[in-house]
Amino acid sequence: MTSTVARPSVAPAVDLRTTLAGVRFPNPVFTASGCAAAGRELAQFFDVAALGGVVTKSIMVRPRSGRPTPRMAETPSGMLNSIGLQGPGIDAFLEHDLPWLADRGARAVVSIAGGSVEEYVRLATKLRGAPGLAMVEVNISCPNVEDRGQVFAGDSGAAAAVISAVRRQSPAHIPVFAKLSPDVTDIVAIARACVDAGADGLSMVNTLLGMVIDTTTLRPALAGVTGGLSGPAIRPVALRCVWQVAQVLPEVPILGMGGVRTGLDALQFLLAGASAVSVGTAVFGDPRAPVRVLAELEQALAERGIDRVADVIGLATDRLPRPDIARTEEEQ
Ligand code: RRO
Repeated sequence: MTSTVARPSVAPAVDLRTTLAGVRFPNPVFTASGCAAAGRELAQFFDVAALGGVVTKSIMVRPRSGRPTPRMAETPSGMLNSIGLQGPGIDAFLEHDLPWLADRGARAVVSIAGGSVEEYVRLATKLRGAPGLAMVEVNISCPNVEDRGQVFAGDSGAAAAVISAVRRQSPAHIPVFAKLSPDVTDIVAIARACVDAGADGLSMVNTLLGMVIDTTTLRPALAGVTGGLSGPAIRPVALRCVWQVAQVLPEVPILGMGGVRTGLDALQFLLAGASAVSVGTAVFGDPRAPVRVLAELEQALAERGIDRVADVIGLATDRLPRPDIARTEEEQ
């Protein structure tokens, strides 16, 4: 937390540390992939090392200019994006972006995206031994790709093929997380396939495929026609996905995301079974959102008499006994 974060009225003393697949993080609030490139944009607002981790925009093998504009549209309590994997490519990323994060002491969660298993393998190979790399998030769920067949997270077999290849190529001490799409009939089946293929954890969820039509031009608002829906509008869907998977796979660490805007939103994800949360779309309206969410979460836990973040993870699932701290004051 930086000194400019509003001080809470009750001084919290909460142990915020969390662990994802054996990797320790000082707190459970991360950035979300795609909302702040490699973190540089946010450094003018807060110290990126103050967060649990910085999740970078999905990087591909080659530089890519992305989809034509317009590529963003506002929606009720959310936004639609059609960026199309714009980025500098892995070589420039490794030369400029990852060292920048490492120099600042940030824990980098590098998101990778490819159009084929071979591309993911090349990315994982290039990341071996990269400085400051804490985890790899394998984006198999970008909605803005040329054809739906490239949304590997839509099919258990395709998802497993990518994850097992990346896992094989990555050092044992670097967790490999699979980023899942909510746009599936049975997210538990996809989650299980990824875990069986070697995923050390799951990031849930990517954006939902959506569309806006401009009633003045009478045409789709996005040049790419469809886009990924994010923001508070998707929070109940994202939360449901996390909870469903945590119910069935309680031992699998989850990085939860989807419309987290406040500390209480983050708390919901932890209660649903996430060990950490990513704050994404909220940074467009409030670039300090991740550190504010962290301060609010700490305050919310202190107010509930909870000493450790670790004690709330999965409390709202049926797998864990509910301790006294989960009861309301009236009940006690
Ligand atoms: O770049 C994008 O258009 C994009 C990606 Br990679 C993603 O994973 N999710 C999203 O909503 N947009």
